[in-house]
Parts: sequence; C-alpha cells; structure tokens
Amino acid sequence: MVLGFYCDLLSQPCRAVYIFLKMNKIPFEVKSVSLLRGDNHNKDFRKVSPIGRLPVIEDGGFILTECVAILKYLAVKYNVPDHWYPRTDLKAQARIDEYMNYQHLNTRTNMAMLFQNLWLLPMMLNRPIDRKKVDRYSNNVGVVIHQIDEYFLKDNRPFIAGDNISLADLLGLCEMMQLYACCQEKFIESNPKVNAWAERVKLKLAPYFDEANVEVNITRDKFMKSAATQPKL
Ligand SMILES: N[C@@H](CCC(=O)N[C@@H](CS)C(=O)NCC(=O)O)C(=O)O
Repeated sequence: MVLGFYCDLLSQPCRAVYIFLKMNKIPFEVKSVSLLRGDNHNKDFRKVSPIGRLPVIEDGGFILTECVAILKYLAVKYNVPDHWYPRTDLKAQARIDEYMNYQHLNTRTNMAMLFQNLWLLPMMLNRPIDRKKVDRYSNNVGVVIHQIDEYFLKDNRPFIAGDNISLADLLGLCEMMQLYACCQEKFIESNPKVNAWAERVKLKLAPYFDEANVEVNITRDKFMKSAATQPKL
C-alpha cells in the first residue's frame, strides 16, 4: 500500500517532509488537509490523528505524527543516501539530532510567532499588529540566527552536520521560510554565513524546494499588498 501523506504545504514541517519524499523518490499519496479551512479538526482526520496537527504519515496502517520522527522513519525505512541521517557516523548523527531538538523552541517557535504576529493574526482577526510581540519575536529571531551562525555553522561548515545536506538543514531552512513569507528575510540576508548556507541548501533541494514553496510566495505577495496599505509595518 502506498504511503499516505496528510499535509498542507502552508505548513513548514509538511514542506520539509514533502521535499524529502520527492528528493528520495519515495512513492506517496497526498491526502490534502486544509489548515485554513480547519480540516485538521474534522472527525475523519481526528480518527487518523487525535492530535489534529500536520504532518502525518500512514504506512500500511502505521500512523506517525511529528516531522522529526517521520523523517527519521522514512530515512531508515527507504535506506536513503547516508548524508540525510548517517547510520554509522555517530557524531554526525548526533549533530543532526542536536539541531532538530534545538529547532522546535528556537528556530520554529520564534520564526512562526513572528510570522503569525506580523501577518496571520492581524489578517485573520482583522486587528492591529501587536508591536510589543513583534519586537519580542524579532529580537528572538536575531538571537537564533546568531546562534546558528556561531554554533551550528561554526568552523565554516557548509552544512549543519558537515560537508553534505542532512535532515537538520532541510528542517532549518523550511522553518526560516516563514521569515520570507512576511518579508523579514533581512534577518538571514544580513548574516553572510547563514545566508550562504541558505543558498547552498536551496541548491541541494532543487527543484523541489521551489515546488514546495509556491504557497509561501503567494503569502508573501499578499503580505506585500497588505503592507502597502498600512502606514507603518
Ligand atoms: N511538532 C510538530 C508540529 C506540528 C504542527 O504544529 N503543525 C501545524 C502546522 S505547521 C498544525 O498542524 N497546526 C494546526 C493546529 O495546531 O491546529 C511537528 O514538528 O510535526
């Protein structure tokens, strides 16, 4: 039975799993769940995952949530090239795990919250931007970019775990695209090391990176139009 992939490409971890599946030519069937429509709260989806969040995979009746667990499972099950999640180089594997543990409360939380406070919540709830929150998350995003530069890319490593792309780089860049969606890519572009890393990761993920980010570009266009109508963003 073909692998079922419950996803919405508006979601960063869904984009990461989608790109990984495509890059590794793993056959899958998309089961579209619209987050904007609230499909993830439907009874049918709750039967698949009572947690109600994306992404989810279903492999012959085996349901798995959480993008990190999903990516590791797929990497092992489909025996993908070792650089994604090395099996024998324990230190490289640990470096990838280290970033993936760091990412949730650092890269993901702060970039997602900046996006939500600058765009999603004001737009959906028709309310003004909460400047204090935007300032707080902007500040945190600056700290995260600095930490990625100083620690995860130290010694001028081209990628987080060394010389080749891994799950850590894939997840990291997919989360950072939330900055691009709300025109805050200055945080990446103003850091030469992180910017060069982001460009390297995009090249490695071509052509699926662009394919997965179509919705991000649409969101960015909408954000730019709305920003043009506001006195100060
Ligand atoms: N820790 C989970 C996070 C999953 C998650 O928060 N997904 C979001 C989309 S990016 C979602 O489904 N949100 C819907 C909701 O919380 O109602 C993972 O990494 O897979």
